[in-house]
Amino acid sequence: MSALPAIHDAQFVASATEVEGLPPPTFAEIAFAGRSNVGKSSLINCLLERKKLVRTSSTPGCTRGLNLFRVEMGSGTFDLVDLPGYGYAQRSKQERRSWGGMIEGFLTRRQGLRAVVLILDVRREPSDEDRQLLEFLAHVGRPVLCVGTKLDKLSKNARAPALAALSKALGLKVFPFSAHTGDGRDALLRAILHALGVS
Ligand SMILES: Nc1nc2c(ncn2[C@@H]2O[C@H](COP(=O)(O)OP(=O)(O)OP(=O)(O)O)[C@@H](O)[C@H]2O)c(=O)[nH]1
Ligand SMILES: [Mg+2]
Repeated sequence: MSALPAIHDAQFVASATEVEGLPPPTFAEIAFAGRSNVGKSSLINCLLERKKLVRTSSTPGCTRGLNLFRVEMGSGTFDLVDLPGYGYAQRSKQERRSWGGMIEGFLTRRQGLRAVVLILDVRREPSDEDRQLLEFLAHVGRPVLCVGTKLDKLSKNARAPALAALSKALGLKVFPFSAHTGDGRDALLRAILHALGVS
């Protein structure tokens, strides 16, 4: 398999609380969604080989708005959007409603969005919210890449069965991943570049 192109630059571009607040789409885009604290922001840092580009925290609810990052890789440029997580119980009803509107607005209306990476904890069953998001993405016709992250938290023997169970529960292929060890990073990045049409 050919080597992955080098990442020349990765930068924060903008943050917004609604899709219309983001700069107009210029490059192909991919968004990262999943339960709060599942490891979305850590996964982006790992993919881009930047330790602190995106803020991460052990406290759920770290990412609040839609955060847009621009990446120059090989001869291509593309954008990544880190989405705030769902299922964060400490949030007020009002906050959860505005979260829903922000994410749905983004997923429905953002031109240039090529695919969504849905991040799940490899050790857990998909939640109702994970399933609702998958249904919503199918409804709006957005391609999805599913990732089972925190693989490092399982013993080597437990990994393949956990991935198979998650894949069966979703009825979809699941990419194994660990932001702590970098396992699965290259395969996921290749799939993302393919979905973006960047080579
Ligand atoms: N062991 C392990 N811990 C991880 C991994 N990825 C993330 N974490 C930890 O999980 C916690 C949450 O990570 P974040 O990347 O901030 O999660 P997030 O999904 O962006 O969270 P919100 O922005 O709150 O929705 C942090 O303590 C990370 O260090 C992983 O692959 N392995
Ligand atoms: Mg985050």
